[in-house]
Amino acid sequence: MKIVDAKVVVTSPGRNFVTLQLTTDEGITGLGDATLNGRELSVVSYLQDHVVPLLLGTDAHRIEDTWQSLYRGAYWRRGPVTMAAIAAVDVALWDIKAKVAGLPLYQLLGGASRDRVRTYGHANGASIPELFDSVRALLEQGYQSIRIQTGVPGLKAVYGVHASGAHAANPTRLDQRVLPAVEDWDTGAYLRHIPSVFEAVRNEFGPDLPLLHDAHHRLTPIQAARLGRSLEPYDLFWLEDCTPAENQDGLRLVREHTTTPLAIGEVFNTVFDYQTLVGEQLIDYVRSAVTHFGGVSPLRKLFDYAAQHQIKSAIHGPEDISPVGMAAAIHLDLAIHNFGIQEYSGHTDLTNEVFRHAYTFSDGHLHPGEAPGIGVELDAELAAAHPYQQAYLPTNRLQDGTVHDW
Ligand code: EZ4
Ligand code: CO
Repeated sequence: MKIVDAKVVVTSPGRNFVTLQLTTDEGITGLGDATLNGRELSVVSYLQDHVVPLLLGTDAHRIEDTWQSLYRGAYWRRGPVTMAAIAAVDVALWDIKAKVAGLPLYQLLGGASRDRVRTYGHANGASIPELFDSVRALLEQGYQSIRIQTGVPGLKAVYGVHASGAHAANPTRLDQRVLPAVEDWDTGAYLRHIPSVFEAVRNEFGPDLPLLHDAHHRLTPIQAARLGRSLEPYDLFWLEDCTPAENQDGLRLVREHTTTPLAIGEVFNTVFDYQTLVGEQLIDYVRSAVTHFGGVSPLRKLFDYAAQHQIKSAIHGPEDISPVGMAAAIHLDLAIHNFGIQEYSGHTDLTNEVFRHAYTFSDGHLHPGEAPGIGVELDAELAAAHPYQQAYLPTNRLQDGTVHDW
């Protein structure tokens, strides 16, 4: 079965998504997500200009061989652009293979290891009362685990709270250009404020509700150690991205000082980013997305490696992962033994129309559905009616104007 067509579809039903659609000589199509938030068109070019010409005429059944040839054959290894492009090919080929088998993808990954996939949702509020309202709204939607993000006194815009992300309500406009929104940051103010937020949430919602928090790469190891320790009384499910973890060695110091569980990896793109973290069991959850880690094939290998160290999965699932990437994640979640939790905020109605999907959400849990393949269909006409919009993720500056990690 040969690949005879490969299209890269860019659509923006509220935010940008990049999708690869492969077609075989038997007329079977497969979809893969290649969305890299804020740098989308680089992956479009990588696929269109450099990968598609290599795929045409190759055997659609040879998933591992195709993966290895794209990874090794480029000579220039790793990096988010390369690995997002390879991920799209990998997932599209798994989609095709599962459709040929007439089975939902999770069956080809070993079958279900559980009945449903536990998720967490995102609560946020500039103030504590706003945060409580947001938690209550999520509980009403059925969520059973909740990420807590709040404003910090003295700061105007903080990650996860005010409209932010590549489609922030307040990007700067200059001439025809859209420039990134600039948020502000003060680590001292944040470290002083956050424990009181979790104390308030525990007092309001009790001891049982699993609570998570994302520090979004902003702390040094010693600051992260202090935060982890100060949150111990509130029994977090995890503290996420406490430091910019490309400095893997820094996590040794964090780990020595706190029993708050740690989750890292949404910006990582190969197993090599995890060697110290997993090998020395410095974290508790690996957070990579199917879309940014080269696809289902390498992520499965990462989870097997993590399992040797009692580390669980927690696939990255923000709104900038398309329903195609989300579907692939849910099949993996259902199949692997060391599943931890799945991040899930859902998508807009329009996005769900562009990408009609078999996966369903109820009672805070996802199920991939029983459609053959990954279970997502792309409405090409609707996608075309919502063309690419220039957009950037925000940047971050300290109060004296110094650039800080966002
Ligand atoms: O900021 O995916 O845990 N989730 C996150 C995300 C990331 C975005 C960046 O594009 O940290 O919200
Ligand atoms: Co995160």
